[in-house]
Order: sequence, then C-alpha cells, then structure tokens
Amino acid sequence: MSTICCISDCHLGYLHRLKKERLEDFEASFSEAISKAMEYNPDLIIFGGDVFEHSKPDARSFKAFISALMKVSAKTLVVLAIGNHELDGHLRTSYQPALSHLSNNIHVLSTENPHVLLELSGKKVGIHGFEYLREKDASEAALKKLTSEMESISQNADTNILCLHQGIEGSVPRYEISLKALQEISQKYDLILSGHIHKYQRIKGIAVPAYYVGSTSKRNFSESGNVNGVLVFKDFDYNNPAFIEIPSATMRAIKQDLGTRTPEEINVYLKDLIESNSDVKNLSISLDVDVKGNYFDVARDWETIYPLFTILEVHVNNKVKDAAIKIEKAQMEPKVIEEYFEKKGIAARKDLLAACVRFYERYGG
Ligand SMILES: [Mn+2]
Repeated sequence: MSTICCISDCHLGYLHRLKKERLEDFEASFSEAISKAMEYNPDLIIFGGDVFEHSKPDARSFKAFISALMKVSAKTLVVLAIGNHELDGHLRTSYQPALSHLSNNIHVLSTENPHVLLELSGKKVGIHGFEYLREKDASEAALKKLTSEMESISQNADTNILCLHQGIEGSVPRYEISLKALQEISQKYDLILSGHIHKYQRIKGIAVPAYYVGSTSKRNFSESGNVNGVLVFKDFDYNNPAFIEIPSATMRAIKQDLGTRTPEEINVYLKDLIESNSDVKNLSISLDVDVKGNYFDVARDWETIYPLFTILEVHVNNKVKDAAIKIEKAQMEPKVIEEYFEKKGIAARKDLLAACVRFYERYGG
C-alpha cells in the first residue's frame, strides 16, 4: 500500500494588518496538515509551493517549517515545489532549494533541478516541475522543455507526476499556462498537481487527473468558502483521491443592499448582524445604503465594541450620494475640494475641509 500526501500554500508568516492572531492561525493549520498527513504514514509528501508567505521568511515561520520538515523527512520522502511567494526580487532567487541539503529525503523542484526519481512501495516514481514562472510564454516554454527532457527519467519510471505552482486557464483571469499547452504535454504524465490556486479542485479539461491541491488556511475574505485540507492518493489511484479536511480559522463575507436607512437604523442593523455572526473569527460586512441623514452618525468603532473577532471589517457604502457627486471641473483646485464637501453633505466639517485643502496645497499643487 503506497500513500502520497499533498499539502500546499501554507503561507507561513502571513500577517493581516500586523495581527499576530493570523500568524498563529496559519501556523496552527500548517501543523494540523502535517499531523493529518503523518497519520497516513505516507511514503511521500509533496508540498505544492508557497509554504512561506515571504521570500525571506521571518525567523518564527522558518523555525516552524524547518522543524516540521526535519521530523517528516526522517520518516518519509519529501518533494517541494517553489511558489511565487518564495521567489525574491528581479533575480527570482529562492531559499527553498537550500532545504534539499537538510536530508537526502528532501527534493526541491527548480529549473536547475527539475526531475527526481523516487522509489515508493517498489514502484519508480518520476516527479517533474519547476519554480513559479510569471510570464505565460516562459511558463509554457518551460513546460515543453521539461517534458521533452524528462525521457531519460520517465522511461525508467512506472508513474510520472507533474508538480507545478502555476495558474492554469479556466481558474484565474490571468493564467500562466493555457489548457491547450497543458493538454499537449499531459499524456506524458499520470498525474498533474499544482499549488497557487487556494481552492482544492480538479482541473477540468485535461485528459489525465489534474488537481489544485488547495491551501491550509483562508488567506482573505474571497477564500471564505474554501475548504482547507490535505490531498491523499492511495496505491497510485489518481482518479479517486481523498481530501482530508483540516480545521482553519473561519471567515465570512456578507454583502447586502439595505435600500434607504437612517444612521440609527444602520447602527442597529449592524449590531444585530455582527452579533448573529459571532460564530466566525473573521467577519467582513459590506453594506450598500442610501443614508438618510448624516453619514458620520454611522458607527465606525465596531472593532473596539467587538474585540473577540480577529478581523472585523465593516464598510458602509453611501450609494446614492456617491452617484450624485459629479465634479464638473477637470482642473483641481481648492474650490473643487469645497464643492465635493458640499455635495457629499459634509460641508459642516470645516476642520477636515481645511486639512484637505492644506494637504492639496502642500503636496498636490
Ligand atoms: Mn499561494
């Protein structure tokens, strides 16, 4: 019985507005993923890239990963892909390849070292890949080159896995690899894996089994609906993997149109809405409202009132007023700032107006 576990996009070191809680969230779900994977006694763990949030990881995140990597590689083979977050500056260098020097069981896929042949349960497994490439032409060319150069290894392999960290057509507006380019080389592989897209899913339109591994934590509110976990393949059955969910900090994004309301009504509504969503740690509320009255009477100190949330974002968008503001003049001058204040209904805020004009005169003129 052979087992391959895949973990991706752990983003250790992620901070949201310097919130230490988020750093801890990412650490916790990373270690959940590692222990969940180790429960399966895997022969191989593949990391799909973006283990770290930053190309120069902070010391705490570096320690968390290195200690896990040392423990894991003492028992099982490890392959690491290199993600966009792990490439530094215009030279596109990465600390990741250095990790392969920690143990003979650790292999890092890069342009310099794109192929590895491993033995799992008596079968020879070829794993092929390179670091994240930003440009479409470059990624597709690298994919072609990788595939044409793999012959010597793949001939000796019983099964071949392509392991990338790229956006593929169909899942992101700006992708680096088209479905056509992937389809062209896909027959050479038995399994295609990629990090980068944080939602676990099968990549459609490819003849061989292809998957985005998914991330271990939700990184922002657009990922609220994602399930985080570890992807497990048993006995080289690439068509029926198990996706083992791991706990991660909860996120919810609420967007509503309230029509016309007074600031007092909005405040009551927000209070109820926040309290009825206190089961999540991270909450984002965005309301479109035609505010009947003074916009500045809408409360803004929600984070102070409800400190138990890790992130509590409340946006009240005064929709009608914004649409009604039409500045005719193209030439910027203090009078235009006054006109804006008048139309916005905040002309009474003379100090703020004076400050804006002062800033404009100092920096904008
Ligand atoms: Mn990522």
